[in-house]
Amino acid sequence: MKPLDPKKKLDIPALLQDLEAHRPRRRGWSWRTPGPQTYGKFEYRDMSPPLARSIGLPASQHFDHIDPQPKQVITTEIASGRFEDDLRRMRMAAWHGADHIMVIRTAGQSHFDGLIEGTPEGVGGVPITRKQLRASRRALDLVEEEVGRPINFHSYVSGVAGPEIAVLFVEEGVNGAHQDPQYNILYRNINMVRSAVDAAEAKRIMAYGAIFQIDGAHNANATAREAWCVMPELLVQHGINCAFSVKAGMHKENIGLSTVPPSSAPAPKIWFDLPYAVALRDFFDEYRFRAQQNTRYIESDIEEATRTHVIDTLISALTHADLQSTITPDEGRNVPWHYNNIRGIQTAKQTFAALDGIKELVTINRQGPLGQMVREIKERAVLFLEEIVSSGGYFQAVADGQFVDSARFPARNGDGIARDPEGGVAAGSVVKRDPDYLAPVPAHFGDNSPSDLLDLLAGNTLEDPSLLPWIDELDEQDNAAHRLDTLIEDRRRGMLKPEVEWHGDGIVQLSLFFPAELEVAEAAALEVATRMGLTDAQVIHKAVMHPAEGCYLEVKGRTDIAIDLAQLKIPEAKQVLSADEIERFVKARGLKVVGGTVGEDEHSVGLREILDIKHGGLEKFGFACTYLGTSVPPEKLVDAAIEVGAHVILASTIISHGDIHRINMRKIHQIALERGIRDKMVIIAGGTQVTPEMAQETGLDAAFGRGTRGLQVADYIVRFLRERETIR
Ligand code: Z97
Repeated sequence: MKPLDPKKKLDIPALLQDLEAHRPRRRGWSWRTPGPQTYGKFEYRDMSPPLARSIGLPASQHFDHIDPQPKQVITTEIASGRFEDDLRRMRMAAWHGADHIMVIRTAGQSHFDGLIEGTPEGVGGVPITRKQLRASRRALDLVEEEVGRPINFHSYVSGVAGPEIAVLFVEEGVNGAHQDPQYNILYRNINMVRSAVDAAEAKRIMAYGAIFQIDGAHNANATAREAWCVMPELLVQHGINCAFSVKAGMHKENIGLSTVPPSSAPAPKIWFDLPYAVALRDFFDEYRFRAQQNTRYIESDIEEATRTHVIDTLISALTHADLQSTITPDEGRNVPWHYNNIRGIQTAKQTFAALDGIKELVTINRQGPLGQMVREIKERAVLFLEEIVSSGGYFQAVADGQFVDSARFPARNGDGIARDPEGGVAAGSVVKRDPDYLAPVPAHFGDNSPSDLLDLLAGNTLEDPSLLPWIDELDEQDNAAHRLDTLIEDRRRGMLKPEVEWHGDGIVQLSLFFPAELEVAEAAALEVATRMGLTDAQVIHKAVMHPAEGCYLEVKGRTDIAIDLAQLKIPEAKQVLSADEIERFVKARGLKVVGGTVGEDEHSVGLREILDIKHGGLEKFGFACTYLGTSVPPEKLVDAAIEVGAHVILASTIISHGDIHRINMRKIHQIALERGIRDKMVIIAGGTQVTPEMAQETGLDAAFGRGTRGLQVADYIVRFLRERETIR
């Protein structure tokens, strides 16, 4: 396919075509290249090289538009239920700095006992199928070229079809995957023997494909009733999966620990999260760290999620993380909106840029209570492991409910997740391998013996992609091509609808405040949404500001309004010069401004805002400003301008009874003519009742109305004078 044109949308139908022949361009994971970097005027200690194309943080406009890229790989989770729709989100995310795209599997896919075909619409994620993987990886190949950095594509090797999925992932060039048998056992109730055997196979195959692995220990943090109490157990869970993975043949640099801070403010977070992070890194320093927010504490308040994310990322920066995962702040509302993915990525990017090199400035003090706490977590973890061993091993420990018990070990609450070694999904499905067992791919765990049988294989799909099976979508309705009909039709007809979940879904969000108690406010919010013509209105966030004074709510709903692009009137965008450009011009000429409110008019605020440096007035750009005050007679304004050798006169006029504003504007023009300086002076009027047209009517050069900022006036003056200079 042709390289992407940044000005054009992804051609999704084209991406879905001829997939049968498409092959991934590489296997394995890509890290960023860390090191000192110069971005604009700044030297960073530990960043990675810039992207070829990207969108910087909002404040980058004050810093020469730099977009420093942290050294950590940044993750975003994208899975709207329609994989074809997710491709657009992936591209947006990459432009903001994500290079690890996780695709959450649809609810229940763990329980499929084989691979699924087609591309049905997913619930809570997308069905992971060959077609979905291939199209996504193909889109990402184009996107990574566009942004100039490899993008890692990631999903999950879990459930009873784990080994088959691992093979599929290697075949399709998937770069990262969660794999942890403890996840299957504890959270998916898959039989523990089956899960362990599957994990051995899956890990072996992932090792062959150099797939980076993330474990599942963080799930205990997200599940336990008091997540900060299970810290010792988490070290044990990580240890079990790491040791298992190494034994199955994975390289340590491809094994990532999934860590989440166990607590959240209002708890005194740092006293739990920091010792935990340090203890983990002490024990597992040969492995990689994937840090993520703790989903348990993400409510529906986007601001709160963001604040937590910042503090969590501070812990990552103070300790270290190879990957920083960002959860969309929508986790608490179950609405995977693309612009919130971007917000999550921006939070990580901004925090890491802000904290670049923090460890040179701040040292973790192990002398005080921290050292004590770290040691205690480690000791409890060792005791936990010893107890597992003495009680008969891992399976017995799970049977005894030792995991995810919310008490602080060695105390027990008896609320752990207990599983029967003989029970669970696919119990009794493990059989002894036949002596002449012939695995379909040789890269599996154990011998393919007798080895001469290997010759019987006419090659295998991991080494010979031409053998890969290809089954296109079978369902005539529930398939990507069908779902794309609306997108194609909307684009063809030039119709535009707002969206958040899927292309043109018409979903909009309202922010409302009602001076009423919560129940009343909630009902009123839905009523307002309905009267605004929104359907399926739903309150997605509510917050009490005061029990009686009022509540803030966010409502989502669907609109039918579609904008016909052919009819849409787009106002011409007014370009303003950059602050630097204006300043250079002004300073080179020593430009002076004299201003005052004219006539019998005591208003002063508007003009002062235009002049004062505080809110970006003319002073900020280097103009020497003389402010004459209020009720200044027009003659005095012009004479003062002559006296100080001003280049610009600013006349403010708010009162408009009897057209006094126009009369005074005309007078100023006349007086300037009489004094013989009219063509040497830029004369500008401003006021709430003033309109740009009045300048021509009254003989002035320009007139500005309500809402004008200093930048607009400065821009006008510089353009005006620049033109006059070239004419002369
Ligand atoms: C994260 N926000 O990035 P299925 N294996 C492991 C897991 O942790 C998970 C699955 C499989 C999260 C992502 C939570 N993790 C979601 C070790 C899920 C998912 O959906 O049951 O097929 O597998 O960690």
